[in-house]
Amino acid sequence: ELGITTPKGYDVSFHYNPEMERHHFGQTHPMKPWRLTLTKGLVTAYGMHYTMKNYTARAATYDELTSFHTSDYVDFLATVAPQPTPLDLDGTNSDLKFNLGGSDCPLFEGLYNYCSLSGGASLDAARKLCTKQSDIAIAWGGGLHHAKRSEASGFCYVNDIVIAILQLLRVHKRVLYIDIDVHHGDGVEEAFFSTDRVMTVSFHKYDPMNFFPGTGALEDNGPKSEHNPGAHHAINVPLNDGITDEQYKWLFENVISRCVEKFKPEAIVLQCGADSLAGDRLGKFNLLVQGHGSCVEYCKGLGLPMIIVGGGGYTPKNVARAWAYETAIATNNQSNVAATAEIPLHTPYRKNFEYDSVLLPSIEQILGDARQNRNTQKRLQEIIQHVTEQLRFVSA
Ligand code: TV7
Ligand code: CA
Ligand code: ZN
Repeated sequence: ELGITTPKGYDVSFHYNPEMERHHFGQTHPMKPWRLTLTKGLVTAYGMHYTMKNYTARAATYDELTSFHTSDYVDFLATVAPQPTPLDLDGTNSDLKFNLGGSDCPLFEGLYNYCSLSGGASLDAARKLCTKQSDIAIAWGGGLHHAKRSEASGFCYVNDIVIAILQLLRVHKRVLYIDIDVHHGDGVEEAFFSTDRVMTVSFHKYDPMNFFPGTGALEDNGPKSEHNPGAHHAINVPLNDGITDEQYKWLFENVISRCVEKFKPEAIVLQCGADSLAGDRLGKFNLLVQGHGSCVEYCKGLGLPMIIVGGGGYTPKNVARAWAYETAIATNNQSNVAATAEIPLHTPYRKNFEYDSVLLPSIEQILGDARQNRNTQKRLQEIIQHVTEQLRFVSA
């Protein structure tokens, strides 16, 4: 059996509801809520649940959902019936109301419940920060960054992140949102386009013609019109396939340290979409669990109250590895995890982990061969240069 390290310094809470993973987007749909079961099982197998406060997340209420979304949209979400998969496999059906019912955002049994549970988890996490009952609050069921005020988008129906940030703003003057999902965090960026109290920073693959959602160019830093106080407060880090741990960590720390220095946030929301890992079904980066986790480690080191949410992640075994490892970072259980190279024998669904059942597989174990890295050091330097210039316009 594993020894349990007593966490020092930080109060960590874990917001989870096993009901969430009972929902299904459809057989072939990449989003598998079941990855949350796998994550929770791994967290528990390592004994991390003893070193944090565990809360069963409740469903967000109608009023909480409409703190961001329109009532028209939430009413529709609450009443639409699941339908047989429409004949719209290329997603071009323009008759879709609120972009619901296409192949990306299908209508499925219990959809409203699923959305409310995701929202409730992130909102509970925000409340724990507001009351200072938690220093770090984790909600892996949240992180659905594409949802708009009145529209579903990219597997996201309710923007739990925006709802959680609105809650944080009641108590915190400035909130820094950081998004390491392989997709651009467009919904969160857009929601806070006109305020200087939220800075959004997204790292993502950018290839507007071929990769969803197509926004998030380096030069897009928020509308500069009409003396908008929110101008310069959207930071975008567009990347190409194959980025490595070393480059990503270097870029992340360079960008985030500069943002923190100028913006002086009072709280952080970190979206940890795991589709930026090597071997993801949709993403094509070369990040290992260690590289992805180093972002969590760096943010924790800033010593600010922090919410950690999930997001994308389409190879469930790798999602569970990353989120369990990141839970370990938050709770100071990293040494237990590092010392136990093999996934504990009593882990539920252990056979799903493959690669010799190690927690931290190498790039060779995951891919056979690393993908070609299409990010030059010169380009990364340009990114830092541009971000630095934008931040000249930003002050606390
Ligand atoms: C946060 N990529 C969400 C990321 C959302 C990405 C997309 C799919 C996809 C959907 C499927 C499916 C898929 C293998 C992958 C322009 C389209 C092209 C649907 C086939 N297989 C997050 C959204 C993105 C649905 N959407 O950031 C059912 O890939 O590129 C698109 C749009 C039109 C719709 N078609 C794809 O990670 C949670 N969708 C299989 C079945
Ligand atoms: Ca991102
Ligand atoms: Zn994603």
